Amino acid sequence: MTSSPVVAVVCGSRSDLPVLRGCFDVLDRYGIAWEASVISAHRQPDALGHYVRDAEARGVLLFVGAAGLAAHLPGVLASLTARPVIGVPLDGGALGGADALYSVVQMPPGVPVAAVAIGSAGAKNAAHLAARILALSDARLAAAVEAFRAEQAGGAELGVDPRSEPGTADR
Ligand code: RP5
Repeated sequence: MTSSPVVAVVCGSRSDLPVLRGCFDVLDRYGIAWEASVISAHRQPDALGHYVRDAEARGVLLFVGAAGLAAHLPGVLASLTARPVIGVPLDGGALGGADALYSVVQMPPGVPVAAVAIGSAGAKNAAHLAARILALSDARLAAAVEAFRAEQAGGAELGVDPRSEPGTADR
């Protein structure tokens, strides 16, 4: 039996899905049950409201909203739910994602969105942050977060010689 999703990832367009791959992979790595949907805050506002109410009723604890351009999706999600919302600004073109970053991060007081970095780094960090939030009340997940941190810390490289690195002379 598969467990019911506790994280709902919503993006504004099917074109956003490839950059979210890292988010899904990290959620899988932590063993977090998730679901993904494509619902535009601008194009399908009614559908977004219905989806959030249904997701909450099914047990979703945390939402990730990802969008590019005038990225209002995470903010609208935060207006529709009292559960934590993590916003991932995506690079939608001419402004390189700065437009989406400002849209996601500049929320008015009382409607919080936890904004992460633009693009794939942010997509991965949305999943890591979701894991840390859910770990506050989930001992298995807390252990998984600590295991990841320990693994990451093990990657330190002491005494490297930068002169022997490929491409060093060209920089
Ligand atoms: C945003 O507009 C979406 O999140 C996407 O990043 C961007 C472009 O959407 P499409 O025109 O590809 O559907 O709402």
